[in-house]
Amino acid sequence: MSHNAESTAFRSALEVIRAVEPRVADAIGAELTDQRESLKLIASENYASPATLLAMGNWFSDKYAEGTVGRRFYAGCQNVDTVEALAAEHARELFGAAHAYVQPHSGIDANLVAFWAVLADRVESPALKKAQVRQVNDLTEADWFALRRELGNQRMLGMSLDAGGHLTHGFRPNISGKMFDQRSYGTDLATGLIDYDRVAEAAREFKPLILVGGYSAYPRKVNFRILREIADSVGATFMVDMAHFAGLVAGKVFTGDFDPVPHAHIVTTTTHKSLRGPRGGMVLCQPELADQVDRGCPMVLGGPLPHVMAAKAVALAEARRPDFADYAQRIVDNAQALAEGLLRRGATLVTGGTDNHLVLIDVSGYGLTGRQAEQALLDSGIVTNRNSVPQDPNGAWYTSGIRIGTPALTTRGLGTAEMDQTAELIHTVLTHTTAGANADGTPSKAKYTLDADLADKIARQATDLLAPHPLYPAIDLA
Ligand code: DSN
Repeated sequence: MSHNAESTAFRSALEVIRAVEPRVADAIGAELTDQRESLKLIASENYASPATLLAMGNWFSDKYAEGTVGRRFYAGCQNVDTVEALAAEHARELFGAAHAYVQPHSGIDANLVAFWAVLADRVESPALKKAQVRQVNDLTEADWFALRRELGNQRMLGMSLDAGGHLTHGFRPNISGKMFDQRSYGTDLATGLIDYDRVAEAAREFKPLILVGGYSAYPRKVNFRILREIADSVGATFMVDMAHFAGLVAGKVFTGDFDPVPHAHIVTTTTHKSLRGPRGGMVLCQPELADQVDRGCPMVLGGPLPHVMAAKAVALAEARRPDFADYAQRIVDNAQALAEGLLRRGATLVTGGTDNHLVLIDVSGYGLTGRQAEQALLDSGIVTNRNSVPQDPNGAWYTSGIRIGTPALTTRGLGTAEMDQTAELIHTVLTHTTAGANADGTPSKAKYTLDADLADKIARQATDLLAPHPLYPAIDLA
């Protein structure tokens, strides 16, 4: 395939869009420019391949296909069947899973499908049946309470949000915190690491229906064999949300005890993070849960997104190629080089380093909140996101942390030497940023000062760092 084909495809698409609403075409073009020019360190983002992107922009988007492969509630789904079956086959082969369900539109959808599959598998109750036929969002707090009481054990034990867990693992404002009577396990305050003995103790006391493993801001690998043993010891179903590190599992960086698929009853993921596919979700499970998982639609989902399933099939095929394992290893090498570069310059990192794709900087060491640090870095052309650190005194909005990740820059081809330079840029911005004050003189958690010339200089250095590694080099929209 020639480079020309990619340029032609995207140029033609924009020409067609421009004829209808030029402002959308302009925004799409501007987004490419912005992504090309900024140092993207958001741990949950990546750059999907042109083939993956193109698989989404077509008439598959027009098709309804509720049901499963070969058993649809609409006629004419033979081509949707083809792409859904292909995506599921690639997912099973890639992860060594018994069953794959590729319809979820996002990570939260995948988690909801998994929760309801476990509940439906464990419980036959009139209240559950009632919930199944109602819009889940219509249920009131009182409905949830009554449902939980009727169902009996509906307890979930997951990692707390400030220790690095995800909001769908039982955070109160999320629906998972309403469906389940939730308790969380944190990390050891001294080391920042999961203390498996304390997880086992919490499981013994709480006796959860579901033990959830997985994270969105924990910079270390997790021993899923031990978590499965804990789940078994209390009769819990073991679920892992591998959204962040699916690419590291696919690329065989995480194997044995650190690969969730052989250990968990059910595994969920998104497809667009380290896995580098289209924006979407997926559920993998053991055979006994397959029927319930396949009822994700109509239980949780409406019509699947056939164009996204087509793109999932493309991206999963890419992840089965040998070079994906090399990519996955380079993600971790880069994250470790970034962590070492920051540590050498005096930064404080949660857990003191990383085993995976992400690094969590405790920016209180720089006298800043996460929000101040995030904005100062953005002024300097470095895109990150603020994140809580364990027991964060600044809460989930201002935070005390900056989460950075390497999947995107690794896709562009940056290596460990450039990660050290990136650490220098980050450290320079953070040491030259000063926390501001409110009008009444009290310390502000949002205001900050950073010399504009310095920010511009760093942004130019960031662009220089990226220059040898153009994003989508074959695509020229000019
Ligand atoms: N928003 C994703 C992340 O950044 O980790 C998870 O939902």
